[in-house]
Amino acid sequence: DGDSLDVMERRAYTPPMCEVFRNGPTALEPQNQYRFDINVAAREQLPHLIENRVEKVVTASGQQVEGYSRPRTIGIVFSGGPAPGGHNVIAGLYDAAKKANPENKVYGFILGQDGIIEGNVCELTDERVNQYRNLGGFCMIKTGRTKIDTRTKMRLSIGTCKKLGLDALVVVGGDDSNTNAAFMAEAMKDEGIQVIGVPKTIDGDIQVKDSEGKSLCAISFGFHSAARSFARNIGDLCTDGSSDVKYWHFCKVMGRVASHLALEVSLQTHANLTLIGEDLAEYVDQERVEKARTEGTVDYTAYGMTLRHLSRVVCDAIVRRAAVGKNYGVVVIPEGVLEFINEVQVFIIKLNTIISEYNDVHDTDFHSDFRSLDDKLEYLRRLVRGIRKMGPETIWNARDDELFSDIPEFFKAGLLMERDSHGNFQFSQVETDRVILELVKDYLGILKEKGRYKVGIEDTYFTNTLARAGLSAESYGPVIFRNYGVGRFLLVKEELISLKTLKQALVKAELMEEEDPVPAAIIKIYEKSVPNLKVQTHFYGYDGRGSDPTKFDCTYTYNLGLTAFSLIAGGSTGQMVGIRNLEKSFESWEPLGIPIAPLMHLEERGGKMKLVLEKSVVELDSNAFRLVKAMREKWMAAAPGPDRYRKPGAIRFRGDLEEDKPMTLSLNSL
Ligand code: FBP
Repeated sequence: DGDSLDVMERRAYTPPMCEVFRNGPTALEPQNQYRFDINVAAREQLPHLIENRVEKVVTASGQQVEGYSRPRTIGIVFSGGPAPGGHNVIAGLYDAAKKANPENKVYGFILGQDGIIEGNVCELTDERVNQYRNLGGFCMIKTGRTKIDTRTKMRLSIGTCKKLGLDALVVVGGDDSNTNAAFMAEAMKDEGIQVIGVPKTIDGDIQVKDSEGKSLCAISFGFHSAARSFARNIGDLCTDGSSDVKYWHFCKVMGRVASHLALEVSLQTHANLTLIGEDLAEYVDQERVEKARTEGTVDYTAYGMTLRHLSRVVCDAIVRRAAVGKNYGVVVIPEGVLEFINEVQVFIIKLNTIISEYNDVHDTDFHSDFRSLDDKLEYLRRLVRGIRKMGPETIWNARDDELFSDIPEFFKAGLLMERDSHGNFQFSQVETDRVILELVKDYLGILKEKGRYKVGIEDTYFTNTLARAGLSAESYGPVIFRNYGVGRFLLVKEELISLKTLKQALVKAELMEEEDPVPAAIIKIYEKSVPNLKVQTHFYGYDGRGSDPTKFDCTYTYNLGLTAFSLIAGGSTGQMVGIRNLEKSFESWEPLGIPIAPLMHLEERGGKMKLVLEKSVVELDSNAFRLVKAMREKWMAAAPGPDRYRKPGAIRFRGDLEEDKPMTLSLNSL
C-alpha cells in the first residue's frame, strides 16, 4: 500500500523490555524513601490519593501471580497535543495485558476525553495495534483537549466506564491531563475504577523529583523526538544560512511555557543565539538598581526583562556579527518566551482575571459576547472609563490602556484570544517571533542611523592590506572586499564621500594611481555595503510533534505501557507511570508508579487559583543551561572565522546511533 521501508521496519520492531518485565508477572513494592512537600489544597481536594507512595515494579511471588493474571478490562485515552511514542504506550499496555491473560480487553477512547464522555470507543486488536508500532502521531485513536471538569462530564465519564465494565483507565497526557487523571482517580475510587497517568508532552516539562531532589521521572516522552526533529531542521537552516549568507532565520520552537526544547535545540545545533525564557526572567538592570539605591528607593521595574530589552539582546547579536561581515545567522526563540517577560505576564494575568470575572458575573462566555478585537478593546476601554469596575479597584486602568494601545494589533488579538480548556494562554497561536522581529527592526533602524549597524571586514588578508593603506577596521567602519581589478580589491565605506578618502589611502599605499578613475564597480558595492536585515521566520512545532519517535522514545514508551499494566495489576490508582535512571544505560532503568496528588500546587488559570501538577522549567544552575551559557559567545561567532554550527542530522532508526537520549538529560545527570 505504498508504505516506505522505514515504516515497515518500524512496525516489525519490538523494543527491549526492562528486566523486571522479562521475568514474568509483576507486583508493586512501596518506596518510603521518597518524600514530598504536600500542598494543603491537594490534601483537601484529593483525600483518597494524598497518602499514595512511590511504588517500584518488582517480580511477583505467591498469590500476587494469580492477582496479576485475573481478567481485566482496561481503557486508554490520549489527551492534549500528540507526542512521538504514544502508540508504543498503547502497544506496551496491550502486549502486557494480553500476555497476562489473553481474555483481557483493551479499549481505546476516540478523540480524547470526549470519547469517554460520549462513549466513543473501539476495542483494540492485534491488527490495529500492529499497524502503529513505533510510528509517530496519535492516529490510532486520535486525541483531544477536552477536560473532565464538571460534575456532568464526570458523571457521564463514570457511566461510560461502568458500561464498558472497565477496571482501569489509562490517561496519556501532559501536566494538565495528569492533573485531570488525579481528579478522575479520586472521583472513580468508590466505583472501583483505577486511573493511571502517563507523562506525555514534547514540552519536556514533566520532570519529577522528590523533596530531596531525587529524580523519579527525568523527562516526559516525546521530548527527545520533537527536539531532534526541530534540531535537524534548524541545523539545515544553519547550513543554508552560512551558504548564501544573506538571511537571519528567526526560528520559534514549541514549548508552551518552559524553554527545555529550545535549550536542547541549542545544544544540538549551536545556533548563533538561543533565548531561554527562564534566563531572561532573572535579568536585573544593575544600573537602575544602583540608581534607585543611591536615591534611597527601590526600582521594581529593574528586575526582569522588558520586551524592548529583549529585542536589544537580539539586535546586539545581529550588529556584532555584521561588524565582522556576517550579516546572517540563526536565532532560536522558545514559543513561551513571552511568559517570562514581566509586562506581558502582567497583561495575561489581568486579562485572564477580567475575562473570568466577566464570565462569572454574566454567566456567559466573554469570547462569544465579544467576537471581534474591536469589541473586546471597547470593553476594556469601558473598564477604564469606570462603566464596569473590577473588584474593589479597577484592575484595568488608564496606564494599562495606554501601554496596551502601543502593542501591534496582531499581538493585541493574540493576548485577547480564548484560553484553552485548562485556562492556559495559547502561546502557539501568537506570533512571538513577529513580535520580537518588529521591535528588532525598529531598533536596528536607530542603530543604522547612528552608524552602529554596519557590515564589517571578514577576511584577514584584506584587513592586513587595509592596514598597509593606513586604515584600521575600527577607524574605517563598514567595508566590503571583492576581487575587482584595481589593486586586486576594492574597499567601500558607508558614505560615498569616503571613496575619496579610500582612494587617497590606496594611492598612498601605492595600490592605486592618482589618475585612476574610481571604477563603477565601487559604486555598486557601495550600495551593497549598506546593511539590510533580511529575515525569514519559521515555526517548528506541529511538525516535530508528528515525527516518528527516536529509538529512545520507542523504548521508553513501550516500557511505560508495560509499567502502566503492572500498576493496574498491582491495584494502584492516582499514580503516574515513571521510569527512573533514564539517563543511565537501559539495564539500569527502573519502572515505577509516582503519586500524582503530592506533586500538585496552586497556579493561576483563567483568572482563578487552581490545583494543578507543577510544571518543571529550565533550572539556571543545571549543567545543560550552564553549558549553553558558557558556549554562548563561541556559538554567536561574532568574530572573524567560521561559524560553530553542529549538524545533528535526521532521526534514524537503524545503524549506530550517535546520541541515544536527550543531551539535556545526559548533561543534567552528570
Ligand atoms: P501538551 O502539553 O498537551 O503535550 O501540548 C503541548 C503543545 O504541543 C505545546 O507545545 C503547544 O503550545 C500546544 O501544545 C499547542 O496546542 P494546540 O495543539 O492546541 O495548538
